[in-house]
Amino acid sequence: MALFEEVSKKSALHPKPAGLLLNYGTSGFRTVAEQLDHVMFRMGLLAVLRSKKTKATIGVMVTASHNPEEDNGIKLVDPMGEMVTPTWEEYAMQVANAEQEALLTVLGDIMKREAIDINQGAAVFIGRDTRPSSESLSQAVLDGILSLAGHAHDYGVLTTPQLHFMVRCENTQSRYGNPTTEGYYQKLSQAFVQLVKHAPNRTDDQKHLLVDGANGVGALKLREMEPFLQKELQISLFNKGTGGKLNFQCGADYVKVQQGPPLGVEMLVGQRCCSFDGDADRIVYYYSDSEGRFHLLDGDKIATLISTFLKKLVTQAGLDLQIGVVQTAYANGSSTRYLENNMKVTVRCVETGVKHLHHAAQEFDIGVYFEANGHGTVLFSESAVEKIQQLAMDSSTSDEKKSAAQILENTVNVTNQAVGDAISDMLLVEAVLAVQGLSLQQWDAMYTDLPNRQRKVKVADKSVITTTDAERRALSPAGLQDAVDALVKQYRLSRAFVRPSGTEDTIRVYAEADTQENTDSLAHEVCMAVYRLAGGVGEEPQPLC
Ligand code: NG1
Ligand code: ZN
Repeated sequence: MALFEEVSKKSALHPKPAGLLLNYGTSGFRTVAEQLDHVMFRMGLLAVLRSKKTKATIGVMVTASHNPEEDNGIKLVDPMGEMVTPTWEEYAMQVANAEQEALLTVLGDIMKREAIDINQGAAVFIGRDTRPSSESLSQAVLDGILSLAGHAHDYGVLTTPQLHFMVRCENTQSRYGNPTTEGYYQKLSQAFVQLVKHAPNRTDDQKHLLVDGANGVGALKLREMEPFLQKELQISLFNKGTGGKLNFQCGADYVKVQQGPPLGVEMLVGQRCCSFDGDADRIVYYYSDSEGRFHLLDGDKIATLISTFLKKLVTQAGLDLQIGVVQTAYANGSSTRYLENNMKVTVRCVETGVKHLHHAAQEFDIGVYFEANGHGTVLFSESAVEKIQQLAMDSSTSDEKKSAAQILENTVNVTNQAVGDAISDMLLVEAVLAVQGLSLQQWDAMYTDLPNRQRKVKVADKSVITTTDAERRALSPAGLQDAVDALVKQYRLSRAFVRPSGTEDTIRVYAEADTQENTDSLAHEVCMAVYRLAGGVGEEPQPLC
């Protein structure tokens, strides 16, 4: 086949290092940039096949998110802006890991299995982050797309959620918005400006927000967006990428894991601050109090703030819509208790990984999902949106109901429903605080986080640990879960679990308990149990001093 001749010729220019095997993890392929050229080329090929199969535009994003600058990665985006299905993740691995001479056979097999019509047209959108390696790697993706005669639109530098947004706009014939950066800025900022009209007396102080851009693409895009916000948000931007290194001692992941402020942000007591990660799909908020204590408002706090707001509005509007919150095992126990006992909303716990959260959130009329690390969004079902829109336009309804419906309608529009989005989440949080007249301190006081600790243990083979019950219990190796249970029993308000990471070659340990000291001691003992029972390698885990 002439097409395959071109693929064969071009793939020789993007050779795979023999023997190299990579895994399509929780969010695509991720490793040091030098190892990724062939993967990029091949994902260009696979994106063309996926586009032919779905008869829709597919997205490809070149980024390694919060990882160090030297890393890079790639993930595919399905037609509605969601992650690709598990079967295609499996194909992605087969294509990326095929030795040079087997590549055409693997592609041919996928085409046969999926009954793909080679004559069907194909279109792929490409976006990339600001890493030095991203430009040439996205060229390799382009090479792959073109060698299979696909049509490509290279957007250049975008945040990950912007790329997801473009794909969703394109495949809904622009009903979701216009597939341009301007279309994105317009849609979100218009909704934001409408929302804050419900808080007419905001002071300049209340409009002021400090943003840590993690020296990444989020900083660039936020600057572009600022004029659209009509001064309703006054942003002081730090870690803009002009000097510092991407994700280095800054960004959402750093702040969440260190539970401390990023480098380079000049925060005053009580000031509202937030950090994006390197591709702007995560956000966390924080402030420092008058005693110099640092307060983190993570994904759990954001989910609580948003779901409380939505529940109030839905009740006020008299709409019969079921609100659910989806979390993972990393959600702080206090947040789960608060949501279930005080807010009386349904809470579901699923496995780590955005696709699991997204999927579960689709089962509610309004599904709020957040990972504790700050990745999340809100999904509104089509029928929920219709009911909201009808009520907002209904001239026979009361002013109170109508106003609630209008706020809900703008909340739908400010939200990037394709995927978690730092910029969209930031606007949503800012609007919710403004409309409710809540200070950051009042938001923080909704519940008090239990002290918690995340640690890592290196083992020879991370697959020896298998889990069940949304990763909260280990099934293997024998004796590990019993050991964890026995340790947890020795502490108050305690919980702990272990699971293999989907993005790193490591075992993650999580613990929480009544005090930080007890939490750290429990985390350490669980690390030791993993080390002993699951084949730890290298130095024994050391207690945190
Ligand atoms: P792994 O490495 O599987 O724990 C991490 C995050 C996930 C998710 C992915 C994708 C934690 C504990 N895990 O996954 O929540 O964000 O990276 O980036 O934060
Ligand atoms: Zn990210």
